[in-house]
Amino acid sequence: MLSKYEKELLVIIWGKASVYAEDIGAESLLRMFTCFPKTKTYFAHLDIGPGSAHLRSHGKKIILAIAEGAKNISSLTTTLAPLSVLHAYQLRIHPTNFKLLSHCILVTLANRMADEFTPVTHAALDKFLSAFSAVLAEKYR
Ligand code: HNI
Repeated sequence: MLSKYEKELLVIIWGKASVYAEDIGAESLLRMFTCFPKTKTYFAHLDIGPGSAHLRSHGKKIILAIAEGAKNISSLTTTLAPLSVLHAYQLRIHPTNFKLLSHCILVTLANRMADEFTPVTHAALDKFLSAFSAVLAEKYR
């Protein structure tokens, strides 16, 4: 599904993104909470307001997990198995939400990357985030 070139491109993009994992993650989560308020219900036990410590630390975790996955896309199913179990059985996140967060991450990256967010980059990121989300939602089937 992803070409060799796309995979190499994704390693570079996520390598750069992981340096700013906290900022990118927090912004992506905030976009999700603002545009799709129902997603906030999963975080009712936490303070996830703009600039909050948890928003930032959680955002960082998410981006680093994705960046780690980008290093070895062909083994996503294995590496993400524990996260998939967590989201399906413990957190019980409805699978639709993965698409919402993926989109918010894409928009955040597009904003930051400006001219570097080419159509080729857009397509590679979109395909990768879809594949990542599909693996995270796998346990629901
Ligand atoms: Ni998600 C915890 C990664 C989508 C709600 N999530 C995590 C953790 C990682 C993570 C990493 C921390 C696990 C740990 O501490 O062991 N989540 C990801 C990734 C995506 C994603 C990479 C998608 C790309 N999570 C979502 C979505 C929701 C979500 C779409 C809900 C709308 N995640 C949670 C919640 C927790 C969580 C809730 C627990 C938070 C806490 O600290 O209690």
